[in-house]
Amino acid sequence: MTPAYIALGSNLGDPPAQLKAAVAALARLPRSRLERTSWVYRSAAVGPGSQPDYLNAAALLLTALPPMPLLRALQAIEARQGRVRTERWGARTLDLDLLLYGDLTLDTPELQVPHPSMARRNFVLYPLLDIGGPDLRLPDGTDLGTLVLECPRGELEKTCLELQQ
Ligand code: ROI
Repeated sequence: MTPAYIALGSNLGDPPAQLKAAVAALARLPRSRLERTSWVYRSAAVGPGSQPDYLNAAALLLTALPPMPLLRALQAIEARQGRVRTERWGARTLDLDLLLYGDLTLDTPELQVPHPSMARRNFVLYPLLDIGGPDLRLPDGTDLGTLVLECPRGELEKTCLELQQ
């Protein structure tokens, strides 16, 4: 089983319900076990234009699915929860990003691991810190504690929402 770290985000529909449904769907993935989920964080949308605030979280999945089948499974969960892909930075009911897959580095048009912008995004790093701890290492040897020190927490607000029963 390979540890796969997944970022969750939602800012349309009912974001708390979207994140809970996504976690339930991750727990049902074949050849996988949902190991841990982070706290849920609220933040203003990063990127161009104005859109509703986001709720973000992260999950640790132990999986025997190879990376591409895992990506397809994540996309199927997004699609089932009503995600419509329009503009690149657009609002979404659910976004599931594969951040890390063991110590794999992959750079294909469809899937880049580690996720290329994770190191700059407080809404990814702080949830990941909850479940991975500061010693979690990226394939290039950088540890999460160092990335977090370089990425201010800013206005990211920890909520008390529970993702798992
Ligand atoms: N901003 C926040 N705060 N959280 C997200 O998950 C998020 N996702 C995105 C963009 C539009 C970059 N902004 C975001 O894709």
